[in-house]
Amino acid sequence: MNYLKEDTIVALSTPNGKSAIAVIRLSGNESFNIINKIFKTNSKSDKQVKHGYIIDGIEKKDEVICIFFKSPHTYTGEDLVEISVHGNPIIINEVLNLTYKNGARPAEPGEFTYRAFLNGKLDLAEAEAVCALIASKTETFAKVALNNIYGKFSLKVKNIKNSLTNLIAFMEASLDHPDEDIMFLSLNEKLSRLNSYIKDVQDLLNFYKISKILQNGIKVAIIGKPNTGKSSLLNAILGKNRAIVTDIAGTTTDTIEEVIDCHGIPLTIIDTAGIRNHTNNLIELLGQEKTKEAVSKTDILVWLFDSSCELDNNDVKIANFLEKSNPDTPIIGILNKSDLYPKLSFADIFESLKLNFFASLSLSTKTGIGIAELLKELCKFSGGSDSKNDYLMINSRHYNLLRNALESLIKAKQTLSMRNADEIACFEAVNAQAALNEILGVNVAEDILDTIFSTFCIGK
Ligand SMILES: Nc1nc2c(ncn2[C@@H]2O[C@H](COP(=O)(O)OP(=O)(O)OP(=O)(O)O)[C@@H](O)[C@H]2O)c(=O)[nH]1
Ligand SMILES: [Mg+2]
Repeated sequence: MNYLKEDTIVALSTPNGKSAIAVIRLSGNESFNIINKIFKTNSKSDKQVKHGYIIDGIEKKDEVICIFFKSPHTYTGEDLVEISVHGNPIIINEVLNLTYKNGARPAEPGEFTYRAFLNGKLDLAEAEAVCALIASKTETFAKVALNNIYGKFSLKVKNIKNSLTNLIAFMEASLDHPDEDIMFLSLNEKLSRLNSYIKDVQDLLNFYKISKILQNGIKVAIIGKPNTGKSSLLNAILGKNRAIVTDIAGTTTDTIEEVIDCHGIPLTIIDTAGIRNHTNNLIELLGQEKTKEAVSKTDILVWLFDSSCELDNNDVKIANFLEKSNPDTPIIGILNKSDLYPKLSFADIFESLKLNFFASLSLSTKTGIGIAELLKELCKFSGGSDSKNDYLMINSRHYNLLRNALESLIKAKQTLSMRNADEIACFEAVNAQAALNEILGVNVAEDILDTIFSTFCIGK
């Protein structure tokens, strides 16, 4: 990647296409000089926001607003200019070309944030959160990413690291000057400090699962024999008629996917073709194959039963199929059509099909009773809670480094209690310190930085 720090870089920071306004951003030592060559203004020279025209020689190209940010108090830490132009791709290209002609070069993906990182404006975990915020699919995950940008996660890592650094200093002093009259920590004190760091790292690791789910969501397939109300349930959850509903068994012949925001968790809901024993309709048979494929890719299944009918061979067929192909996928059992006279209970289902459900509830897609409870169960399964504001974003890089830190801290603790093993304990503590530092971006290899920043969009 062409991350040369001396160049002045430029990029469109808003989406390409037509819009009321588009923002072009320049950063680097030459930003102000380049703008002065292509921007004519009557605003006072000490103004930070100036109105004027982008010019090519004497020809006006667009009427714009330029905002001048003087280093070091800027996003990148460098001189930075934002030009608000009219959002037309032709104008945008003309302005970009003018900046190139006068010495700027196109920014690489994430290069503005990379410079912010190099100039100490953000640590690496905070920079990664900028990318996550832009990519977030739900309001909750956007809040979580913002928590990280504000430094909530970094602060926790820094606190553990600083305390550990203090402990290492004591350990090294006692190794270097064993006979001198300096203050040493008792073995108990060292162990208790290590225990508290281990707990702090474990607390951070616990955010990983929910963080992944908040970002990527979970997949839920609605299954059951024909006519149990699967498509009706999808429609009821979405609040619109997405799937065709009829009283003809075998109405749905393809899988239908929709994503909803369920208490902050992106939930991909898949309506499937009902599975039944005897059908000679080729399309329905193909649909049933797609159902089986969808089932194999979901995190949890919602199995619908029609409470107004007794069980039959089709239910047994589904139970056998799940037992063989997906024995570990959790199932929420639903007795649908609770508005009708009941002929089936969960006791009947458990007795005949010998199933274990993650949760079981009655519902009516017709009246809507039970839908909110189902969504709550799905949220519970995902590990979501009501204290959404306290979540932190832990990505797989953080997770692996936290695991390394944890392992080293545990080893340090184990070796400390052994005779003459202080040196090894200290070595392990230093390893843990290095892993925590790497989360924040200290001593991170160039190729790792390249990989992280290349996932950013251009202009960020
Ligand atoms: N009374 C009542 N009828 C329902 C309820 N849910 C669905 N139905 C009716 O049951 C019939 C089948 O509904 P669908 O949603 O098409 O069932 P499905 O499981 O998707 O059926 P296939 O696509 O054939 O597998 C329709 O006539 C619905 O109106 C309910 O809660 N109460
Ligand atoms: Mg259907």
